[in-house]
Amino acid sequence: MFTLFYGLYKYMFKKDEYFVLILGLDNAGKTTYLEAAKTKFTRGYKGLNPSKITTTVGQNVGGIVYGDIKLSFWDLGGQEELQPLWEKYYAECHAVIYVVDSADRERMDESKDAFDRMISSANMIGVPLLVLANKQDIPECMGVREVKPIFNQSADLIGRRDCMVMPVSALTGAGVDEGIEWLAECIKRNSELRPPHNPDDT
Ligand code: G3D
Ligand code: MG
Repeated sequence: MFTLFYGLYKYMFKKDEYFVLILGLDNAGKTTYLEAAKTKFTRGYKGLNPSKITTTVGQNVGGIVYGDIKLSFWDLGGQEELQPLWEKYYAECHAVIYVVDSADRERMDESKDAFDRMISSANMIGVPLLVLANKQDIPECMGVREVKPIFNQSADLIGRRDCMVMPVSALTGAGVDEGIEWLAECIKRNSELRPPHNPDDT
């Protein structure tokens, strides 16, 4: 009897959990993006006032429920000296959101180099990649048409992984839903290679 109810409980309330890393240089908008995603997908969540968001030194964690799955986001610090810490999360993650500051032309190469290093890791094989050309609300920013070819130069390193470059404004929330939808579908499709984290199994 207990098993029956537990099975039903599990069916109704337990969701497969997947980990998504939010990476990118410092100031790209990672923490603002995480707040925007939580605001869009959590009923009643109003979000932090952008003026309250300070530089991330350790990590911010936040989760959303998307249909029948739970996405847990890890927003890691992007400063150069913190980037080596990213590596520790690679083996366990199910997807990466790579945030690019499209308004900062000067650091575009630096951002692309950090991206290349990240996708070159053996622990990242097969992980879906969503590259976000952020800050599209800034008039003089690089559009997705400019950002996409830069990241597509890494096609050989990307290989057969799902990879998409999308325009977004973490500040206004424009484009946030589309990105999460795309990523969630990739994560589900990829779940044989990277099965969900299930606390009952550990
Ligand atoms: P990080 O977590 O990647 O380091 P933050 O970046 O989320 O802390 O954002 C860095 C700065 O960029 C913040 O500005 C934030 O408001 C701004 N920002 C983030 N996303 C957008 C966006 O889509 N459009 C615009 N216009 N600005 C954005 P401050 O001034 O607080 O440093
Ligand atoms: Mg941050």
